[in-house]
Amino acid sequence: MQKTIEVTTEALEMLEGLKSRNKKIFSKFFYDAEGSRIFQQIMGMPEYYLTGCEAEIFETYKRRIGAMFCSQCLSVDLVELGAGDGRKTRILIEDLLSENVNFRYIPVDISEEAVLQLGDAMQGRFPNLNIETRVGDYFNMLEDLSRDYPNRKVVMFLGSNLGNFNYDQSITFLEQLNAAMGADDLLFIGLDLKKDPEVIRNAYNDPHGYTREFNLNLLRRMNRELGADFNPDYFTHEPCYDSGTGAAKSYLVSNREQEVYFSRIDETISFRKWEPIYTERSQKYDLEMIHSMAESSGFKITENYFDNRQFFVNSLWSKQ
Ligand code: AVI
Repeated sequence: MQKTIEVTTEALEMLEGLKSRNKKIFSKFFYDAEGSRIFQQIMGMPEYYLTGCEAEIFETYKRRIGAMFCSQCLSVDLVELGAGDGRKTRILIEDLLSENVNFRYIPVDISEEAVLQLGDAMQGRFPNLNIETRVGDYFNMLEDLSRDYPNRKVVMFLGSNLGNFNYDQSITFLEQLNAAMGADDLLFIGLDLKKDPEVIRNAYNDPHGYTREFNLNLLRRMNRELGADFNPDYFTHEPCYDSGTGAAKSYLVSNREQEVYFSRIDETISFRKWEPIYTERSQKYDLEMIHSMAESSGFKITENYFDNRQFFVNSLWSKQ
């Protein structure tokens, strides 16, 4: 008897983008267990300066930031959206614990494996930490946020994760976040700034090939989950950066005319030679743009924290 392997709605959603006229794969699909593992390699390489810059900001301003999170409040819930491996957040957590701040840490991530690993690692490192892990995407988290959290919430959205949305999507997301937050809650957001284009290009076209593997993992994921027969060698990783708009974008370009068969759903998708699949946007910001995003989504900027080179900003927002 033939064994049927269940095809998830998520996997089917991946295929939807490939059926549209301008082929795309939504960037949330990067983060299966393998993609989350490769992303950790990306964060560990020097070319991907974002991680180091944010860690530098936390090291430099941790006491100031911690005091802003909770100076007079009785207790605070730190909700981290897209927590990944939490390597930078550790710096803030350590500070809050050493200051005896009463807080709960609630990391949320779309990858169950990543968030469980994070929970174990954090609890192992900080046995007294009150931690509650959650699996989910940002949008279903927003509903939980408005329901389940009676304490002051500080929503952390770090690592320039917002940059994976375009401007309109960012405003919609921030507005939804705003609506889910109480009057006293805060949003702590990490955003990558415009800089020498060469620095940005090296971060997304790294010499180790990790970013290429991260991009190609989308095809391998479809092979695993949809029984597709993508040959990754038949697609070229194409990162590009436009300093005019501040958008770094990634594509997978079909380097030949080809057909890909998805055996689990018995469908075929055709690719023309040099037809691109749009896979990711990583927006780079200037302060004007950050101001306008905060303003248009019902927030005001309380404080900005920069690294030494002004490559990155962590911005603390409250409701208008
Ligand atoms: C998670 N996100 C903010 C990363 C970025 O920079 O857009 C994902 C990434 N893609 C390639 N390298 C890193």
